[in-house]
Amino acid sequence: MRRAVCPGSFDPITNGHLDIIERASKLYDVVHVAVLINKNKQGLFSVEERIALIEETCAEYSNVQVESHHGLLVDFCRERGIPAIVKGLRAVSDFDYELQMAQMNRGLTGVDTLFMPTSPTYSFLSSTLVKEVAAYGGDVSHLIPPTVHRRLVDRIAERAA
Ligand code: COD
Repeated sequence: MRRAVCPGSFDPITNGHLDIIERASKLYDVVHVAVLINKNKQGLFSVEERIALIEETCAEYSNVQVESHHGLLVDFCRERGIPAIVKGLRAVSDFDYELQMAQMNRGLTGVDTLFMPTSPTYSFLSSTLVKEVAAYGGDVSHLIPPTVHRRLVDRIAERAA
């Protein structure tokens, strides 16, 4: 079985994430989507909510499994026998940090990282920008799955109340 992991914060999942997960699901037998927990970073959505949104969005991909993990990504991979990390690369600005993480992870346990060029439509897209634009009333409906958009609009309204 060829396994890979698509890791991230996914706060929330965007069409850019989804594009990478979908393409990875065609290349690997099992794709683990790992929501990494960062206790120092308060998210807009809880980890449980992020997992539910990813599961709903990825329901059509039968070989995609969604889990959370607290700690090092390499430990997530080691515990499950996953030899490959799949990351999307948006721009040259992503490359420096992604290369550092890839080399660190390979040095720690030998796990390799494979980079997929983002689809040009999503090369500017990040969860952070989506949240910021939506918080000021901008239309982000074309950048995130419909179910995520509904939850995002509701959450922003709850926070503003
Ligand atoms: N197009 C294509 N790919 C995209 C896009 C887009 N528009 N947006 C995001 N992606 C891909 C990228 O590959 C990105 O890395 C990934 O999705 C996740 O993105 P985010 O924004 O949800 O998550 P990040 O960047 O905050 O995730 C960083 C990790 C959680 C993966 C990283 O910090 C990590 O591995 N943490 C675990 C602790 C650890 O092991 N630390 C040591 C690292 S060496």
